[in-house]
Amino acid sequence: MTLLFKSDLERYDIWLPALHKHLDGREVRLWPDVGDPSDIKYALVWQPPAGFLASLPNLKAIFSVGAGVDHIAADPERPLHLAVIRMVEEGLTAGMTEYVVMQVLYHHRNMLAYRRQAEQRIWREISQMPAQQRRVGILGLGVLGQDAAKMLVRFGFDVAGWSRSPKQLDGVACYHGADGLGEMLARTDILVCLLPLTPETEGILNADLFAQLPRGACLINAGRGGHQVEKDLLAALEAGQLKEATLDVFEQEPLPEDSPLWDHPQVVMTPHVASMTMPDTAAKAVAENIARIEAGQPPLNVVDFERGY
Ligand code: NDP
Ligand code: OXD
Repeated sequence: MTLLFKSDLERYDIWLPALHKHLDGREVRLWPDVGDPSDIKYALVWQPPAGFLASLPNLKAIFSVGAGVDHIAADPERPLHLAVIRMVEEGLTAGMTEYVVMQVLYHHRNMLAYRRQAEQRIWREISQMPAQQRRVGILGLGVLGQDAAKMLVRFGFDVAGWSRSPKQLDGVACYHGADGLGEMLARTDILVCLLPLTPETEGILNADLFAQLPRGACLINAGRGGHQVEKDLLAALEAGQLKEATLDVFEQEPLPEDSPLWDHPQVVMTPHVASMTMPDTAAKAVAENIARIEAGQPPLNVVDFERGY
């Protein structure tokens, strides 16, 4: 069994030992050194070039290095008969929960306003509401959304979440479907996007959605840049409909040099690093799924491309 790994080249030196450790002596090849393509049984990839997966004739399954699989769906030549398995691993989940909690606290505790005050040497207290009165709404109650929601509940926030199908989660007000979205938005001071990018969710963070939030709400987008309509976002910030935003993802990545989002006074930006797949725990998850496939069992976390995620 040979596994082909393709990710950011600079991360190969930490991935390779992790893959060797968990794949039990099986061969690992690093893209672009594919060797004989017919040897490759599994591909673990991030942003594979279009047509690359189709060039591996004996491929049995495709593993995504990331939780999102839009980078694989974007390949028009992707072999449609093969299972695509999204990344679910504890390191990636923990990293996202850290990021979401950090950013919710940042907005909740008025840190952007204090940063602006400090730039002007202003020593002034801003009134603070307790977490119990701060309503956080999470778009996407999947692996990442649920974990973040649980931690925010522990901090005492008034937490709600929205998904496609109905959910029940301790301490979280759960909404679903088109009707549920408006209800959740109306009770949300800090909106967190942890959705997958699909035809249904593309452009969801737009003027119409912002208008359904209470005036002065904050947005945290750690999903995908394709979720946000940046001109609507800038207009909502300008108009005060949105007070502040944290953006980890952008319509175009890397963010173009001339984007006003780089140094917008109401925006916290990070370069698509809200969470990162952690090689050791991820390689373990991949190895376990390969063992299931080799034992004739169905793999876990297979993408349903009918739903788009
Ligand atoms: P999951 O598939 O576990 O969860 C997706 C959630 O979104 C589910 O609750 C699902 O509903 C909901 N959803 C999907 N489509 C719709 C819709 N049309 N309407 C309402 N709800 C919908 O994904 P993960 O939690 O593992 O990951 C979520 C996303 O986070 C990834 O796809 C990726 O885009 C992003 N991500 C970003 C990272 C970063 O560094 N910025 C890092 C990792 C992930 P249901 O439960 O009913 O299926
Ligand atoms: C992911 C990402 O999808 O890092 O995992 O964006």
